[in-house]
Amino acid sequence: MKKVAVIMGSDSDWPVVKAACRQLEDFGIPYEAHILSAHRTPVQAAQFAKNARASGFGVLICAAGMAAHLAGAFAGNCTLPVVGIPMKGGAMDGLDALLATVQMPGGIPVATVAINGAKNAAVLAAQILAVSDDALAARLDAARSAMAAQIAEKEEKLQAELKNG
Ligand code: RP5
Repeated sequence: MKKVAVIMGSDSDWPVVKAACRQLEDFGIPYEAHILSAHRTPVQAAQFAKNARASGFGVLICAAGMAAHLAGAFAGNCTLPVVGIPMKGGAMDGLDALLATVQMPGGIPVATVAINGAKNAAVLAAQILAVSDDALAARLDAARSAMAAQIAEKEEKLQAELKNG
């Protein structure tokens, strides 16, 4: 199976970003996590992106806050799908990172999830890999069924509570 690269701009992003890694582990997807910055280590970040396909990666997840150019810089340096996670924080509390990540020019897309949306970034990466992996697609289906069962259980509890006053 292709690997997922989970890239973050700073170690300060890790407490949120690790939720993406946990989700990838739950799906049995191999991944690597790295700290690389579009601003502080631009050469290394570009090099990683340029080598990513040859290194066995299938999807890149890039998390960054504030002037969040990381996902865009990765997308500009390779043609693998890039999922961007705008990080909460800074003077604008993540709105700056959201716009910096999502507002890409034509031809260089970044599939942007919600502010701090690490879990969904991993689920989207899994869905991309599952296009050509039936076993992974089956694990995604199972996760959806489990989610639906949880909701059904909660609904049952709520109705019981309403009935019993
Ligand atoms: C971004 O700046 C990082 O992704 C992080 O979200 C933010 C702050 O970085 P630190 O100053 O905490 O290293 O590049």
